[in-house]
Amino acid sequence: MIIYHRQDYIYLLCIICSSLMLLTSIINIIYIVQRSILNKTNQYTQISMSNIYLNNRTNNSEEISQKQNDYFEETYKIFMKSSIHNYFSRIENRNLSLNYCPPIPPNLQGALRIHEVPKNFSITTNSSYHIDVQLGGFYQPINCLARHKVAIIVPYRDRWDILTHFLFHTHEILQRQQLDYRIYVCEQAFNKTFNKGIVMNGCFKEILKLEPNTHCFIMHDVDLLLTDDRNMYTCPRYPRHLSVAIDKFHFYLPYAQLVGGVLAMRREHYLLVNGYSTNYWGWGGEDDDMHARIISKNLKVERPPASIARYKMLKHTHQKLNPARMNVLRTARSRIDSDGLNNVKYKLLNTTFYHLYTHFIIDVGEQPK
Ligand code: BGN
Repeated sequence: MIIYHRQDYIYLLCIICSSLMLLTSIINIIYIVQRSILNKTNQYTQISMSNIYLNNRTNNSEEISQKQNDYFEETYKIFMKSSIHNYFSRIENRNLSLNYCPPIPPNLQGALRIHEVPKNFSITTNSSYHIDVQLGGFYQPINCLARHKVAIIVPYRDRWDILTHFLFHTHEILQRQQLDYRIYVCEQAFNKTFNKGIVMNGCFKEILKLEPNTHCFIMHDVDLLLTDDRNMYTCPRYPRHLSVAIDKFHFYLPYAQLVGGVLAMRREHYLLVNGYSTNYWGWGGEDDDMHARIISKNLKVERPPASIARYKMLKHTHQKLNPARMNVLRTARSRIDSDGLNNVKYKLLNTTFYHLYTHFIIDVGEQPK
C-alpha cells in the first residue's frame, strides 16, 4: 500500500498552482495578440478608388490588367485583415451569448421618417454615423447570433447623392432587423449602355467568392428607401417581392407580375432560375424576365402586406429606355437555361472595401450590334 506523506501533497499542490499560472499566461498572450490585430485592422478604414476607373479611363486592357493585379493584391490584403476582424468579432459574439436572435427583432420601430443626410456625412470616409458597421458595409448583431446571412446587391451607376442617401438610411434599419448583412454596391464601369442583369449576375458570383455561406440575396434599386422596418430583409420559402407600395406609384402595385425594385431570393433559387437574363441593354424588362423565370421553375412570388412594404422613391434622372425590351421579353421562357448566370461575361475591374459598403466595379463588355 502506498503511503502519501504531507510533503507529497505540498508538491502536488505546487504543480497544480504552476500549471494554472502557465495556462493564465497563455490565455493572456492570446488576448493581447488578438487585441493588437483588431487595432491594426481598425486603422484600415478604406482604400482609395482605383486609378483604373477614376483617373485613367483607358481601354488598354494590358495596362488595366496590370493595374488591376497590383490593386487586387492591395485590396486582398486589406480584405484578409477585415476577415480576421470579423472572425474575432464573431467569436466575441458567441462568447456573449450562444442564443439565436429572437424570430421577431425586439427593437423594430414600424413606420419610419426619412431624414435628410447630414452635411458632414460621407460614404467614402470612415463614417461616424454607423459606428457598429464594419469595413465593407458588414454587420452582425452584438448580443445574439443572426438567423440570416444576407447580401444586399445594389446595381449602380452615376447617382452619387442617391447612393449616399440610400446608405445613410438603410444601414440603421438592417441593424434593427438583427441581420448578418453586407451591402454590395455593384457599379457598371465606363459609359456604356446599362445592363442590370450582367451587373447583378457578376455581383452574385463575386459575393459567393468573398462570403461563400451567404444564403439570402436582396436585389435592391438604389433609389428606393424603405419606410417601415417591419418589412424584413430575409429570404423565406419563395422569392419575395419587397417593394409592393412605392410612393411614386401611389402605394399601389402597378401589375401583379412586377418583381422590380426590391426582390429577395434564396441562393438556391437564384441558381435554379439561372440568375437574370443578360440580354436587356438599357432600362426595363429584365425584372419581368425574372418573373417568367421564377414561374417557369415552379416557384411563387410572395409579397409582404402593402401596409408595411412601403418605400419612398428618390428623384433621379432616368436611364436610357431599351427599345428592344418587348421583343426580348417574348422569348423569356425559351432562354432560361442558356442565358444568365451560366454564360454571363464580365470583368471585375476593382474591389474596394469602404466603411459602409463593398464596392465592385464591373465591366459588362460591349452591347452586341
Ligand atoms: C415596367 C417595366 C419594368 C419596370 C416596371 C416599373 C418593361 C417591359 C415591357 C413591358 N417593364 O413597364 O422593367 O420595373 O415597369 O417601373 O418595360
